[in-house]
Amino acid sequence: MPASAYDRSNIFARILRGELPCRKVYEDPFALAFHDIHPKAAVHVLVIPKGEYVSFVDFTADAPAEMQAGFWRAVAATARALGVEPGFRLAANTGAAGGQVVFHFHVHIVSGPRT
Ligand code: DGP
Repeated sequence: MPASAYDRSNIFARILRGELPCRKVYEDPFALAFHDIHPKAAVHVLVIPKGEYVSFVDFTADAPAEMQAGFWRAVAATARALGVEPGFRLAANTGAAGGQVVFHFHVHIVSGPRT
């Protein structure tokens, strides 16, 4: 999906702008991490970049190298903050056909028993 398709009214854009609340886990200049509103496991956190990227494909194609490195380091820092480093799953649903519902790129960190 091209960058031009980014919709600034999507839910995660509104969370980033502070228009909607979230249960924050971690934040730095590159990313914000917060608890998923519909957790699928004991730990279920979303990490989103601070930029207008629709999906994983869009992010990896268009984000500057510094942003890409900063984002993935933020994912690791979030896992450390959650204490899940011994074992967790990373998922990035990509495109409607891949189960993506919110079209601001995000990674799910999932750990522990399913809820
Ligand atoms: P997906 O686009 O399918 O990778 O998943 C989007 C996830 O976002 C889904 O697990 C539920 C979560 N979600 C949707 N709306 C909100 C919201 O307003 N706040 C939070 N914290 N999570 C949300």
